[in-house]
Amino acid sequence: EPGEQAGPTGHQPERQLTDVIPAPVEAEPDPRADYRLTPFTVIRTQPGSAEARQVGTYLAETLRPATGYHLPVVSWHRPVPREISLLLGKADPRIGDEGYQLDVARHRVTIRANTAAGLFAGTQTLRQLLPAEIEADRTQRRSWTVPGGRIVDYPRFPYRGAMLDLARHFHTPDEVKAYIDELAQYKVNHLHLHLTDDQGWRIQIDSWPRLTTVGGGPGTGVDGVGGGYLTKAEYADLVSYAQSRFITIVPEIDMPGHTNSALSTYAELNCDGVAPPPRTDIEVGYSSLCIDKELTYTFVEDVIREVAAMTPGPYLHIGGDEAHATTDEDYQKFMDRVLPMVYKYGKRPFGWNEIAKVSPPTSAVPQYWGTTNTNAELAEAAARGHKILMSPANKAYLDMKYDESTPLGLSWAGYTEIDDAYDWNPGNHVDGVGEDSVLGVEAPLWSETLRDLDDIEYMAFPRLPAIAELGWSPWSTHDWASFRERLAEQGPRWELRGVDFYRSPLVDWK
Ligand code: TNX
Repeated sequence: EPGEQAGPTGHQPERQLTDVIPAPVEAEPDPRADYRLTPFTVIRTQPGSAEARQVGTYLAETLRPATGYHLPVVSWHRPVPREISLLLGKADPRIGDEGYQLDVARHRVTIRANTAAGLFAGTQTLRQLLPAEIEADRTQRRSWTVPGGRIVDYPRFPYRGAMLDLARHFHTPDEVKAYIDELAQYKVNHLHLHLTDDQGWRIQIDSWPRLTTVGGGPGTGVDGVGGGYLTKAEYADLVSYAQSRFITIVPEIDMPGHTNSALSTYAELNCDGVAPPPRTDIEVGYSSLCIDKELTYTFVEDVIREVAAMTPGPYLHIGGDEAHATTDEDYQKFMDRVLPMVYKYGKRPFGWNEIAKVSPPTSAVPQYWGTTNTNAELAEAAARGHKILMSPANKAYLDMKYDESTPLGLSWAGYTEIDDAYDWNPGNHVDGVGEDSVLGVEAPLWSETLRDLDDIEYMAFPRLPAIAELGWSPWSTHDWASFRERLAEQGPRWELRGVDFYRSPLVDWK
C-alpha cells in the first residue's frame, strides 16, 4: 500500500512527544507506537457534534497543503482504519474544560476532550508533533510520522492572553486574523484589543459617529500614519474568526486618561468646551475626560452599551492607566460611576492595575503592568479576593526591545531577551499575589513603533510562546534548557508560514 512501507530503520519520527510549546503536563512516549499519516487517513469527529466537526475541518485544512492528502472529515460512529479521531468524553478526569488526552498508536490517533476547545488544543499539539514541513503551503514529498505515546494536558491558568494596540497604529482585520492564527497554535485563548487612545479611536460607535470618521480617520495614529478603524461588521467578523480558534475577544476602551482622540473630536466633552488639537506623538498622561460634567457619563454609557452589545465574551476592559491628568479624588469619582455601567451591560470589568486603588467590586480584574515584585495595592486586592491578570512590563511586554540594537520597540521597562520573557513565575511574581489569585497571563503589544504585520511578528516571536507557556504549562515543567530547544524547532515553522521573528542569539535556531 502506498504510504505503508515503514521499515525497521525507515521512518523514525523527527519529533519527540515532548517537543511541544506550551510543554504538556504529562507525556509518556511509546516508541513502538509511531503513527504515519497516509493518503488514506480519515479524520473522524464525534457523531452529532457540529463543533467537533469544525475542529476536524480546521485540522484537515491545516494538514492538506503540505501532505497533498484528501483527509476527508467524517462523523461516523464506527472507527475507520488509520483514522485521526476527535471524540468528546471518556478522557482522563484531570483535563477539565480546556484540556485533552492525545493517544498516538500505530494505526490511529485519538484526541479526547470534554469540550470542542479541548479538542482544538489537542489538534494544535498534534500539528507540532508533525515535522516542520507540515507548515508548507504546497505538497512536500516526504513521510509524515507522529511519535507514539500518550499526552494528558490541561492549562495552569484559565486566561492566556495577548493584546494588540490598534490605537497608536491601526492594524487591519486581516493582520489581526493572521495574529490570531499564530496565537491559537500556542493555546492562547484571549485577545485583548486596545481600541482607543490619545492618538486614535478604532471602533465604530453609532451614537458618537465622528469618533471613528474623525478620531480614527486619515492622519490619526503615531506620526499621523496610523489611521483606520473597525466598523461594527468588521469587529463582529473578528469576534467570530477568533471564536473559530477558541479565542475570546476582550475589547478595551481606555479612560479617563488616554482619551485625547475623543476629546479632540467632540469639543463638548471638555470641561471648557474647547477641543484640544489631535495628537500624533507618544506622550502619555496628559488627557482626561471631564469628571464633573454629566455629558461625560452619557458618553461613557453610550460607548459601554454599544461595545458590550457587540461583544459576546464576558469581559470589558476600561483601561484606567496613567491617569496623571486626573486627581485621585476625581479618579475615584469616575470609577464609582463607570464600574457599575460595565455590570449593567452584563460584563465583568478589567482595568490596568491602577483600578485596584478605588476598591472596585472583587469580580473586577486588575491587570498588573508594573516592573517590581511588590505592589501594596495589588496585594491588598488579592487579599480582598480579586483575581489578577499578570503582564509585568519588564517580562511580558512584547513591545520592549530585545537589546539595544533592536530597530523597533521601546525600552522604558528595560530590554527583554527571550530568557527574560521566559524566566518568571506568574504564581509568585508579586508579593502577596499567589497562584490562586492569578487569573492568568497576558502579553501586551503596544504599537507606537509598529506599523505592519512584519513589525508585530518580529516583536511577538519568539517571546509570545514564552508567555503562552507560562500561562498553560505547570511550573513543574518550567525549564529554560528544554524551552530553548523546543523554541529552536519553531523557527522553520515560522519561516514556512512567512512569520517574521527575532533570531535571538540565545537559541540555536534550526
Ligand atoms: C505604558 S502599559 C502604557 C501604554 C504605552 C506603553 C508602551 C500601560 C497600561 N500604559 O500607554 O503604550 O507603556 O510600552
